[in-house]
Order: sequence, then C-alpha cells, then structure tokens
Amino acid sequence: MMEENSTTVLAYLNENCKQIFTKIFSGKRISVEECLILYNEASLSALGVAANFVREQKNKRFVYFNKNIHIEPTNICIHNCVFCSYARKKNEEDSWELSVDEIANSISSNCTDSITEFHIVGGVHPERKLDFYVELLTTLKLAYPEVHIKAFTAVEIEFMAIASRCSFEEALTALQNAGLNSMPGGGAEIFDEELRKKICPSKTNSDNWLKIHETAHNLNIPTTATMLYGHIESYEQRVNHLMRLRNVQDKTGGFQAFIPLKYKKENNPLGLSTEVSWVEVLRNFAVSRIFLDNINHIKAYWPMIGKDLAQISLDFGVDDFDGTINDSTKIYSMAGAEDTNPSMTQEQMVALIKEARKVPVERDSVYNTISFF
Ligand code: V47
Ligand code: SF4
Repeated sequence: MMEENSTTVLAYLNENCKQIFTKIFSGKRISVEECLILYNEASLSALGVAANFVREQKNKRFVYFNKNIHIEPTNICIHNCVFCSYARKKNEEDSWELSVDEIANSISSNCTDSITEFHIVGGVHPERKLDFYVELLTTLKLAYPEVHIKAFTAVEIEFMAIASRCSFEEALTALQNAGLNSMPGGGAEIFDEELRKKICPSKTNSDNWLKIHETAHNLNIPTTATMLYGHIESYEQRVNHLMRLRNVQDKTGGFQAFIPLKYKKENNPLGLSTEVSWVEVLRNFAVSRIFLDNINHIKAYWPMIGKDLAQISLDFGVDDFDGTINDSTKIYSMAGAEDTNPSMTQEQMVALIKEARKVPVERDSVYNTISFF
C-alpha cells in the first residue's frame, strides 16, 4: 500500500522514474529494465526514500549484527583474480597456510564466550582436498559445538569437489555432516563470462556459482550472495547479476542476505586509479534493496567501506552490519580498506546504530534475535 509520506518524493522525479517509484511504493516488483533506469537516472535522495520504504516494510528500523570472528586458513590460491590483493603462490614471501591444529590454536586465543559464529574463507590451496576441510570442521565443532560455522565460498567448494572427484552435492553433504551450518557469498563477482575472462579468468563460472548455492539451499544450507562492483563492469552487467540472484531466490529462498562489495584498488594487478564515490556506494545499496524484493537483508560490510559510510548506508536500504570481527580478517586491509585492523566492540556497534536512529539487534547466523538494545 502506498504510504502518504512516500508519495511526496514523486513530485521531484522525471516521468520514467515516477512510474517506477509508484510501483515500489505499491509493493510491486520492478523489472530489469526499470532497475537499469534507476541506476542511470534516479537521484541519491529519491533512491534513499524508496529503499528505506522497502527496508522498513521488511525489517522495520532494526539493524542486525552478530559476534563473529573470521578465520583465513591460507592465502595460497590457484586463481589469479586481478582485483585480489590477498592471494599468493606457495613459497611466496608473505604466503601462509595454517594446519588444522594451528587454526584451532589461533581461535582459542581470539574466541570469547560471546562469539556465536566462525566465518571461514581462504584461498583455493592446490593441495587441500575435501578431507582437509572435513577434518577442520570436525575439529572445530568438537571444540566449539555451540558456534555456528559459516564457511567456504562456492569457489572453494568447486575445487574441493573437483579435487576429490565428487559432485557438488556430495561435497556439500560431507561438509554439512562435519559441521558446516551455512555458506558465505564470496566469489560471485559479476555474473558475466566476458567480464570474468578479464577480472577472474580461471575462477568458477557464473552457472557453477549459482548451481552450488542452489544445491546448498536444497540441502538446507543457507547462504549469502555478493556482487563485486565499482571496477570495469557496466550497469547492465550489475542488473543482470541481480536478476540471476533474484531468479534463484524465487526457486529456493535460501539467500539470507545480499552484500554488495565495493572494489578496493590498493595492491592488486587490476590497478584502477580511482574507486567509486560514497554517492555511488549508497545508490548501489538502494537499487539492490529495491530490486531484490525476495532477499530479506542487505548487508554493509563495514571493514570494507568504513564505519562512517556504513552508518549512513542504514538510510539507503541496509539493515545488517555483519559482525564485530575482532581484527580477524586481512582480505580488505591488504586491498586498502578503510579499517586496517577491523574490530568493533558491542558498545561501539550499538552506539553507531543508535546514532543513526535505528534499533540495534544482536542476531545469530540465521537471523534469530539474541538481544535488542
Ligand atoms: O569474492 C576480493 C571480494 C570476496 C577485493 O557472506 C574484494 O556474509 C573489494 O565474499 N576489493 C570475499 N572486494 C569476501 C566475501 C564476504 C565478505 C563479508 C561477508 C560475507 C558474507 C562475504 O571479497 C571475494 C571478492 O568478491 N574481494 N578482493 C578487493 N580488492
Ligand atoms: Fe583466490 Fe579468491 Fe583472491 Fe580470486 S579472489 S585469487 S579466488 S583468494
């Protein structure tokens, strides 16, 4: 139903946008063509009002966060994605590969009682097959039975299946039996094979990424989805990416959140001289919120864009801040992220959200409420 205070924004729009915004305020799904018009023509302030309308319909004024740590077993990777500042080849000076015991020990020094999630993602190590990751999950589940394990991108899963000569379903089932609870959304980049040839030539293709997530959903493994933007992609390619996610979500309902990841330019071979502006980051959050009407949550990954911009994004469709992280990830600091040692206490997280006049909610990894603030 159209809300009165939302209709005033229509007066400021061109004819193209007016019709699309009328649809949005009536709770109707927008088309691919309409999404492209929003990207090309809609102003930041109008997008903010519309995205906030959709966000409040879905999530009221709540902003979700969890208490998590990231675990990065290795930065050795068979792939050569040109936007990546993190991967190294074996024996390169600053490569690392932690054994299961070393990972378990590193967690015990970083894990407090209140941590509810381990987020495990790393490079695709050429010698590590499915059995290594099954052993890792089994060991962690035994030591921390209450902690939710969100682990491995579709790119890692694809390699485990190929290296161990099994199907995606068999690999995912083995991981699930060893303790995998959900999967993160990395590796999606942009679903366009021509573009992938330029930015991530050897990596999992779009069809396989989507197939692995669909297979996970069918096994009751929820996942998230990402989009790496702000490099050499076009708006058409962004819209196509969003459409393919929306189509899978119509079938499975298994994507819990969508996380747009802004390309960071430091220390990677792509070597672009600029990054997209704050305005573009906010417009992209807003368009994603409006178009992905079947994905409940839009996440701002604050270590990547910084706390200030993440806070502002809460008025542009974002309702999720990921977690407190405890300075446990290097992926973005190596690419020049705003926060070089990302960590936020619960108090800082709550204050940031309240200052934006939203309601902080600590959640578990599948969006059950742990506490309101
Ligand atoms: O797939 C790599 C991206 C992703 C750069 O699921 C870069 O909740 C920007 O997917 N600039 C991995 N981005 C991280 C990821 C993620 C992060 C937080 C939460 C969740 C979740 C998932 O990071 C990669 C790639 O798209 N990435 N290099 C870079 N220079
Ligand atoms: Fe490897 Fe991931 Fe970096 Fe690509 S983005 S090179 S798959 S670690």
